[in-house]
Amino acid sequence: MVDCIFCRIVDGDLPSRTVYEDDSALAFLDANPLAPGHTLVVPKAHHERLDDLPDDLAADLLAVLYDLVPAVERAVDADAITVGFNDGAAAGQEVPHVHGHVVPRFEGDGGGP
Ligand code: DGP
Repeated sequence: MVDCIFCRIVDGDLPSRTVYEDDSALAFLDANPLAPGHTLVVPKAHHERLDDLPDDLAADLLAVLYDLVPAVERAVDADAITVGFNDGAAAGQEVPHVHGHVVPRFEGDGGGP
């Protein structure tokens, strides 16, 4: 059993602000947001890297993103969304549980990967 922050959020042992939940995935607000509405989406099962994800969970995650991206954009009246996965420590992955960032973007915000 790994000690994983996102597993603890999935299990309800740590608080989070849930944006979306289904049988296999959870989306919640990032505790250190790059922009208002910055949301993380995770598979509920613990997998560290994208390549570790079984095909069905990868497909579920993409399906959630497909709906989540426009919903977040509307919710904070953003102009666009950046979706990103830091996949591996050298890419900046700090939490070793697969997670996608859904970052609202605004004209002229100067941000981006
Ligand atoms: P990454 O660097 O890609 O591993 O991003 C990890 C993100 O997770 C980072 O933006 C901050 C967020 N985060 C870390 N710990 C917590 C937590 O306990 N709760 C929430 N909601 N977000 C967290």
